[in-house]
Amino acid sequence: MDFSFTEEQKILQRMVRDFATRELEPIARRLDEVEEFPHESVRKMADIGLLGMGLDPAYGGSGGGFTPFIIAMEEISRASAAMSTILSVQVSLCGQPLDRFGTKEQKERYLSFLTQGKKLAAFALSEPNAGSDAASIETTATRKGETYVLQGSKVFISCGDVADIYIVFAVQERVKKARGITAFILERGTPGLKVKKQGGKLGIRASTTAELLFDDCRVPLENRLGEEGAGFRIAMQIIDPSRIGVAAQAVGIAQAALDASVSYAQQRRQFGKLLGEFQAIQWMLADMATQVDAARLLMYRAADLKDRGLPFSKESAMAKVFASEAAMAVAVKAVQIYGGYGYFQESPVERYFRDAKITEIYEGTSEVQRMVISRNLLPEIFKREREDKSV
Ligand code: COS
Repeated sequence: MDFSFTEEQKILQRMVRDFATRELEPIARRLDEVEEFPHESVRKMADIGLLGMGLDPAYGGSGGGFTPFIIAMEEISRASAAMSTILSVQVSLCGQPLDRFGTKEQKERYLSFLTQGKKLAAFALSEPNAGSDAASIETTATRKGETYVLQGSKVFISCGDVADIYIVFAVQERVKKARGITAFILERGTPGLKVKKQGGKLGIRASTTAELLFDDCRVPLENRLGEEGAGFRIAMQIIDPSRIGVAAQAVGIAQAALDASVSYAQQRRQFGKLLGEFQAIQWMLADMATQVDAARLLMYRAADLKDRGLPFSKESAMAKVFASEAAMAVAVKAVQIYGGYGYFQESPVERYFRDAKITEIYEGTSEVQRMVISRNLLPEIFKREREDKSV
């Protein structure tokens, strides 16, 4: 067992940290305020190769497994969680399914542009009536000649307003539930596709969000991703590792909140003493640091299992639920340490507090993560439940 980074990983971490500190940290607050997609910063992430991390080098990716991506996710999140959401959508939610399930033609046509940042992508699964219960999506795909016709809508699609392509999940045979779902690659500008920006988010405000409406929207046969009926399994196989990325995002936010608190505790004086001289504050910092480290270890354990080709679904859910709840708890304490200042936008910690919340919600709520973990602990009970359901 080795808890240290390789030389290569250390170099990567330093490189991404320098980039994030220089290019993202100074503008993170403004990006949050204006709630606009940061095209220029995304371009810069592409220039240093972040958008191809872990993806096939034959299509512009850098290969090299999943752990380097997790290292980058944490570092980008320390500076701007909105930017790491964009990174995660582009690489792990959209690059990965094309890389793993796409045909050679699909990879040439789409993946090679995603890895270079020449096209942006979005992952369209959630719907007004299907969030946690993803197998109940209602958007339909009906085969008509050489096309599939999409009808329905999607909500809360990160980067949906700026994406050039969408990975869309739609149901062909509703009676089959999860087994009736198929994945498609849909291009922006396809007749029948309407995109509506959804503004007013609590946090990660620079990673903009949209609603998608499909009205007789035709996808050519060659844009089906994977087999008919394989869509739900594709979604799950993509979300499983992507949840480790959300854990990394939570760890990055929590680390930033801890760093800010440690620094403030050494500057701010009350009752004639530095805050850091009060045991109440020392214990808060100690708990925060312990939570950050525990979350980080769960996150790297899950990434390591994935890189070694071992099962990691349960461990990814554990990492996500623990890290996101730790990020929230740490951010709450950071605001408390900052006191009145922490309640205002001028302090860095109010943004961490708002950004942390999404990590408990997207890519599976904390409740969904607990479902995944408990199903792994009680496989017999879960098997019986599924058999009863299918009768
Ligand atoms: N990897 C591969 N296959 C998986 C899988 C996984 N992690 N989880 C489930 N599957 C497969 C099952 O094996 C089953 O396949 P078969 O029908 O061929 O046997 C199928 O998918 C249905 O599985 P299950 O019955 O477990 O599905 P449920 O409807 O009970 O849903 C949860 C399971 C709740 C875990 C799932 O719906 C989920 O993760 N929901 C949250 C979705 C989410 O994260 N949304 C966020 C938006 S996307 S950013």
